[in-house]
Amino acid sequence: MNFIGLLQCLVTFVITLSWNGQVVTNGQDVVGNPQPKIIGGEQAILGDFPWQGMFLQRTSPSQASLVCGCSLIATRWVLTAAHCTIDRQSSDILVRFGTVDKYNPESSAKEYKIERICQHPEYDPNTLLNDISLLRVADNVQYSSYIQPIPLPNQGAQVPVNTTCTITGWGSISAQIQILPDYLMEAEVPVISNDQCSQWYLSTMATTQLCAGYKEGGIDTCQGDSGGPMACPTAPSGGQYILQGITSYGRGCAQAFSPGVYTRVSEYVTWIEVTTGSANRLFGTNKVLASVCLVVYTLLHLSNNAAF
Ligand code: 4AZ
Repeated sequence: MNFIGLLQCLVTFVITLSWNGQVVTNGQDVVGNPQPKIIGGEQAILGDFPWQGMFLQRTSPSQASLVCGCSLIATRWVLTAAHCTIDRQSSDILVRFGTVDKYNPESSAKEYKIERICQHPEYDPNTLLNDISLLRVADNVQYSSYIQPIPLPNQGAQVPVNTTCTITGWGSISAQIQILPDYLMEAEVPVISNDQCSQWYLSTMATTQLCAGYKEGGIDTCQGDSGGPMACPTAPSGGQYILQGITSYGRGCAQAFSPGVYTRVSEYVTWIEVTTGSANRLFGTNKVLASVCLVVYTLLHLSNNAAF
């Protein structure tokens, strides 16, 4: 092994360690966790939103309950909200795709374990800024007619104001009392400018946030829809959907002058690429290899020193 090789091993090893340290993976449950809640929508048809996933928390070895929504973006990667992953352990999370029926999953349904939570390092639970997390799936997700990833926008490519986007989830269908649907619900909401949204909320929306909904309310996401997708057509005439938003929060649900607030995915594409890219490279054999490299390097170094 030459010097450059050793150096590469060492650098890989150091990156492995430091990368591990940055990722948030911890345990307890928090008060105000999103409970399963779309308002003013309709039942979705199986296969119409093949990227939509259920984010489930294991409650016992044989049971799991719906915590949030999520979106499949690659064979091993799922995107959700950071407020869904905060204080949770990857071993307690399951994701299910290819189904709309919450209680009786269709035969197309597939469930996967989560190997790692990559929560945005600057997620702020107080301001809800950077409300975005990546989940590394423990196995390759098997694509089918009912399970497909959703493409991401280009970094910085903002969805135009007034674009009609589709929100989906198993959240409450009522704003007043929690009425949970058995089936995945869908609704359409127009994108609102950050200026307009800031006026209505009496606080400045960050460029990393995206508002969508109606001045008069009535159609909106609600608790439990959190972490799920806001999918927007690439052209006004329709066509392919891309993931522009992650359901984050709102002032109540479906209230007038209180549109839903979404994490603006186009501001996080570089973060997603870097995070998934480095994890893909460092996982599995590479990680073992990096450790082996360090041991070999140390031994060689010691024997060299001993020789002199
Ligand atoms: C929530 O708490 C939540 N009206 C999600 C979306 C909205 C409100 C609350 C938007 O999960």
